Amino acid sequence: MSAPTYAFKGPSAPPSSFPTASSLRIGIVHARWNTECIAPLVKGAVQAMKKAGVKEENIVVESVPGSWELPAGTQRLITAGQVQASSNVDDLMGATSLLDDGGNADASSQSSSKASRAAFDAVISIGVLIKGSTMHFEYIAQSCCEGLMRVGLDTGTPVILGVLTCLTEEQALQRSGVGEGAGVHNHGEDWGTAAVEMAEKCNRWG
Ligand code: DLZ
Repeated sequence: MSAPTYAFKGPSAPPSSFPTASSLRIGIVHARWNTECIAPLVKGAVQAMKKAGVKEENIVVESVPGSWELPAGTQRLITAGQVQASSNVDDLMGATSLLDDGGNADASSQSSSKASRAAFDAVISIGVLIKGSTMHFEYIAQSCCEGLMRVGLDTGTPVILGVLTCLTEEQALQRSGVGEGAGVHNHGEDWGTAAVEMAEKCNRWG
């Protein structure tokens, strides 16, 4: 038997149901570099969370310039303790940034009614890094991934690593579910499901 040209590696089946999904609040922070990939990844994550039972109004989408900014943006979103109205999924690229306006009155009134809980049960950090001809890729990729791990451990809020580190544009597009043929899979869907699973489990484990 000849070896497959592309082997999809992914998680095995998630839990069959998420009993507390309808009360979960999940944040997404995405970079704006490589938006051709970012947009479908964010949509994939949102769709998977809604399929698992998360309410659209409990999903907050924010953006930062590039992947380098993801750790700081994710940390700020978690620690600001603010809940904003959900961004429209079809208008993801126009989402306003919580980081730009420093929060607003609506956010504080919402968070006060939920004071006993953190603002977010999980946050997904989404970026797409594509290797170029300099060392930029290596520095940003490593710092970004290490930073996101640190934010998750330091804050105790599950942070889902939604960062593609691709050697070519084709790899990035395939993993964003864009295009045709073998190997096309939207990794954003896996990140959405992982966020729901980790949010539920970490809430249960305390
Ligand atoms: C500068 C840069 C480069 C070269 N490539 C990417 C990339 O492929 N993906 C990405 O998300 N961001 C990239 N950036 C931008 C940096 O992450 C960062 O936004 C800028 O250096 C400003 O701090």
